[in-house]
Amino acid sequence: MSHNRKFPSDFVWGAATSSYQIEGAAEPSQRGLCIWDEFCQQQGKIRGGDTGRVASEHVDRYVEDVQLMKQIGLKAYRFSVCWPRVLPDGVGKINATGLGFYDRLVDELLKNDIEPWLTLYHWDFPVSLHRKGGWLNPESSDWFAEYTQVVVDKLSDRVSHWFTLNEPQVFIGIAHGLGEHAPGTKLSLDDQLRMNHNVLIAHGKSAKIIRTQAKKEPLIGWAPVGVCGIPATESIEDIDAARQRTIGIGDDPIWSNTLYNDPVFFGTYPEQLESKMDKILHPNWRQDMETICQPIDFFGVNIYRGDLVRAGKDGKPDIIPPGVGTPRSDFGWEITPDVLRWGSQFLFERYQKPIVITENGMSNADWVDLSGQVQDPQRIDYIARHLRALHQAMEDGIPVHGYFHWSLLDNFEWAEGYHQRFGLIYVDFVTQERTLKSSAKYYRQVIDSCGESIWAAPNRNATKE
Ligand code: GCO
Repeated sequence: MSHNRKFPSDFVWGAATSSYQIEGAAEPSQRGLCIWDEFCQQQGKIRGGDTGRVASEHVDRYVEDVQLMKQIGLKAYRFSVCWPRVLPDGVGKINATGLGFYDRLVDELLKNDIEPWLTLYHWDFPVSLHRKGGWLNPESSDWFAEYTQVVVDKLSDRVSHWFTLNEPQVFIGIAHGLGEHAPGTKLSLDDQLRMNHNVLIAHGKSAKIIRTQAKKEPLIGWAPVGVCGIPATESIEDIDAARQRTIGIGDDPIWSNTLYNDPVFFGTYPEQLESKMDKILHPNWRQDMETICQPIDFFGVNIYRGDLVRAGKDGKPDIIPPGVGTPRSDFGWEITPDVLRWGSQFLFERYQKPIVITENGMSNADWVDLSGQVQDPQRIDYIARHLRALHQAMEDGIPVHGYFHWSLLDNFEWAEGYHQRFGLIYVDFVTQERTLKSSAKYYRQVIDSCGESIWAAPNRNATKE
């Protein structure tokens, strides 16, 4: 096989984090409470009783963390802003110190030639607004718009890459449906769909504010996650079954891609859901589509794993269960690199927007070894395999503009507490000492070679400086 093995020279090599998972500095003197602060206090909700109160102490250590990003050679860093750090009550009075933190972070990144990619909402919803009904309150989109305006006013002279929301599937489905994430409510499907409608309007209002108010020309995306199918063979039938798995509604609309992306990109709900929406939403809901469907510049795709799919009876997707001994991450998620190829392809085919992989990574049982290093050959192999698959998508003509590894740092993994390590950088949660894992050094080689090094056997020189 001949390989033109480089990625484009302007390909964006990045890593991602989110506010609640890394920041710490959660005292009332520092910021308003978010729903995760409260959820973590509830017995039995978080593995080991962990909380994000201290997390990776990023607010205090951001200068050191930016230096580590520089050592890895990152071109871009995706982070989120904690809403109640900026507006302790969610609306109204601004917390200048909290907003100032992001101001300093952005300056520090730019000083080090790292492009900030800012996500406005990665799940730390203000408690004060939660008391008023949270995303179920039809006013929630105005609250989010007000918050967006504050961040745009402060940072848009330097930030040009924006995401409105991260993974509505999770913060609606897992948080408000299954009740396993904050705030831990178990709403009916109808209420989750009503909530989603408000969330989509919030996205639209926020995107519009960024577009019209940003001081520097913005590039706007959002970052959902959804199920993705991988064809079992390259037969037309299997490919089509995998496509249906990715862009169909399936048994559970909350986990679909289309429930969220069709309104945002097309201004319509998937056909199968229209009559349901007529029943459960207000009579003029179609008029909201104008707000929801704002011009978007790129599609941020969070992809970790996919389902192997073949054409079943009547061409319906038939999911092939993972075989005995299938490789898995520490979390138990199957390692399925081809999902980056097919996920990018199916989502581009449907929405025709440049793809940016905004999250992809794995948790691993990492620790500091006797020589003071953190060896994580599984993660190195994961990165190489997933980037090879992504490169294939690009060779097939899919415009993929960037890749953000999840995550930069070991951090608070939601209901799993500190039990899942996703970082390129190891964090000792007792001393807060950071150690670059071998995968961070490997990723540096990948970035330096513009992707070419992924074609060599990945672990051979992985730990060389
Ligand atoms: C998500 C979130 C991240 C997670 C990561 C690993 O996808 O759930 O965006 O915050 O930490 O995905 O689970």
